[in-house]
Amino acid sequence: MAINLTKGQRIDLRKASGAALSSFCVGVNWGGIESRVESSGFLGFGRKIETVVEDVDLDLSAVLLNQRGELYDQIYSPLYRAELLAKFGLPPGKLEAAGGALKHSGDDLTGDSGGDDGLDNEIITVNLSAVPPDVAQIFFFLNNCGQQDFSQIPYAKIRMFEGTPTHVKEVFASYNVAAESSYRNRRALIMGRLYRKDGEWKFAAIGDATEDGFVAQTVSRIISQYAHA
Ligand SMILES: [Ca+2]
Ligand SMILES: [Ca+2]
Repeated sequence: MAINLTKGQRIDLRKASGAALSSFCVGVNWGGIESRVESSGFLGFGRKIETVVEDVDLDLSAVLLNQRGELYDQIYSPLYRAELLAKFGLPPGKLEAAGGALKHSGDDLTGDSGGDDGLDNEIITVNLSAVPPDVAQIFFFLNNCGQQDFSQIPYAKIRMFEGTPTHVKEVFASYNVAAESSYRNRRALIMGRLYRKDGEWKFAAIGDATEDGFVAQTVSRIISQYAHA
């Protein structure tokens, strides 16, 4: 049975049998912006309609915080400019964190072209049982690297689920940031957090959209406003 969490809802990451979950994934499936352009040939001959696709570069990232709410580790695109990250006190991007307990599938720069393929363009997998004890919370968030806001993208579907990229077992929370009018003019989304309580992992849906134009702004926001909430 799928649970579709709304903002602020929290759940235990346990199976019906009582066993703790170990595989948690966050995936984002989105498409480029397609528009139909008419080109007219000489004297109207050779007139044709073409589909032009504008790339959309969404970036899925995560930060791992310790018990004091300080940055422990992070996953974000290695394509971000290191000197710009350094101005915010952040290290260069990478696709693994916490000794491989978290892995990112890689930075997709375009989105689907030719319609929704139903597959996640970027995905972060978490092996909960391998996350070091010093990690108290893991936040997942999305940034848009391009000039568009979320409402201009044809679809951008986020799923947070138990399972693997090829086998989705149970979806805990999902958002479609392209379709929801409250995400108009917004370019970043703080999606949810995993946190430890009494030695067990729990998940809370957040779903807060912001105007952050760069990943470092979202990281600072999480540490200053969400880490102790
Ligand atoms: Ca991307
Ligand atoms: Ca896709």
